[in-house]
Amino acid sequence: MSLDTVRPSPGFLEHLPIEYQDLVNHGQYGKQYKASDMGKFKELVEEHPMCAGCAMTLFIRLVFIGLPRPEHTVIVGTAGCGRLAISQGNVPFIYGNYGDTNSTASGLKRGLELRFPNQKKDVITMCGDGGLVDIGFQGLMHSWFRNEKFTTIMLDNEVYGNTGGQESGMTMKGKVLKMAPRGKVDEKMDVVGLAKVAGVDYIARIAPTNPGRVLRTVRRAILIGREIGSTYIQAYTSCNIEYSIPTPEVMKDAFAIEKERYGFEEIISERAQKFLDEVEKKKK
Ligand SMILES: Cc1ncc(C[n+]2csc(CCOP(=O)(O)OP(=O)(O)O)c2C)c(N)n1
Ligand code: SF4
Repeated sequence: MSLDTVRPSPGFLEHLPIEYQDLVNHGQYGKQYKASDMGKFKELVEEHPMCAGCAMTLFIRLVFIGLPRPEHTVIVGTAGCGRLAISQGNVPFIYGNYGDTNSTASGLKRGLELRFPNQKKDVITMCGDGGLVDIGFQGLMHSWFRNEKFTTIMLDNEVYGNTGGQESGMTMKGKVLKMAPRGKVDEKMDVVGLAKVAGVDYIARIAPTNPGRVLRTVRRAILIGREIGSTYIQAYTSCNIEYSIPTPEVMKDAFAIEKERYGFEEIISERAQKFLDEVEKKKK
């Protein structure tokens, strides 16, 4: 979990698999890339077993590129499609039990602060809408009310994709799914609104239509989560299988949903804004 642990001992590098050599020589550790650099460096997550063209995979790939310090990051996830790709990334991953991701992340961040007082570590929970706000609701809300310093990312595909199409709290009212044949009765949960009520320091709602914006949002959320308090990103990551979106139409769908009801929104607390201004001023 530091640059020292990813660098092989002298003389050993040439004996490692080519993928690992590429990761050390051309990877993201200790560097920051832009969206326009994609394809020119070795990414932290490349191969994965998710469905071809799944927008969630694109978003996860962008999150990994956006990590400000991957060598000092731990990701917590749980059952659901996303963990199939997240667990392939070259960042430590904890496969939390259902419902306890945000409790695990709370303890982990506090423990890391005690264990590494001179080196800040970034903790992120990244899971599906079902995992976070249905089954994980209690842990999620309490981590926010306690103002725990880590980032929560919801991969909102508005369905339980991994188990074949049950409705979630984030499914739109009236939506008919394979395992919700009569259509969803209730409204989509307003989790951005809940985050506001809980006093989350940085909240963003986003669709993966603008890679540069995703990277900037991820970095802002992680920096504020590292130093100030809880942060939350809610990302529209369509499920082309359960929503029957033909693979070539996935981005068209993302643009259409963004325009209709998933427009980019960023809500930043006063103290988080002050912190961001300082960080962004230093960078210039
Ligand atoms: C305790 C427990 N209950 C149920 C399951 C079955 N299960 C696996 S993935 C999943 C749904 C995940 O839905 P979501 O979090 O929305 O993620 P998605 O697959 O849509 O990305 C369920 C219910 C499980 N693995 N463990
Ligand atoms: S089932 Fe849906 S969310 Fe899961 S990998 Fe396939 S397209 Fe993506």
